[in-house]
Amino acid sequence: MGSQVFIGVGSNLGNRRVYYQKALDLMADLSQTAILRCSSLYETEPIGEAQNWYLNGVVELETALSPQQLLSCLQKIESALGRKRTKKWASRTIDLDILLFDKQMVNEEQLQIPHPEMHRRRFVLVPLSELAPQFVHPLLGSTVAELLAGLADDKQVLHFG
Ligand code: PH2
Ligand code: MG
Ligand code: MG
Repeated sequence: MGSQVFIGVGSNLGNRRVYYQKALDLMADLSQTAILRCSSLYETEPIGEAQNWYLNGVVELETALSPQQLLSCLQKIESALGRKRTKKWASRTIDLDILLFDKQMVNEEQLQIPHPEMHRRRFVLVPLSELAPQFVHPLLGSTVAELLAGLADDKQVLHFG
């Protein structure tokens, strides 16, 4: 048995739906890793400076990789899909964020789990609550559904398609 992991997927450059699907295909190809479930897709108002709206969703994986190994694999997928690392929060063809990794907590310079912004973002909590409303955030002790219910973020998150 591997670890249960939730990945936040986002794209706001180019053909967002194609990048999104390619990212899923490449994650499905990772060694020691399987995709278990995918949320619906959402079109979401950007958080940060003015840029295109995003396609966002969440994917549940089972993996035998470590958090650091998985991060490295996800960064390779981002690069393969043309992600350029410029400034923080710049528009991107694809963004793959580890949101939750079992109940583990990681606090390293390159990797923080749970994702430090996930509990503040409607574009994460809406799709995540489709898959795991009762998952307890290991630092905050609240379920995903509770975090969503108490959310201050009023940015729009619309069903896509
Ligand atoms: N990602 C960001 C910054 N802002 N806004 C939306 N709606 N969706 C995102 O995925 C997103 C964002 C940095 O990772
Ligand atoms: Mg991100
Ligand atoms: Mg990222």
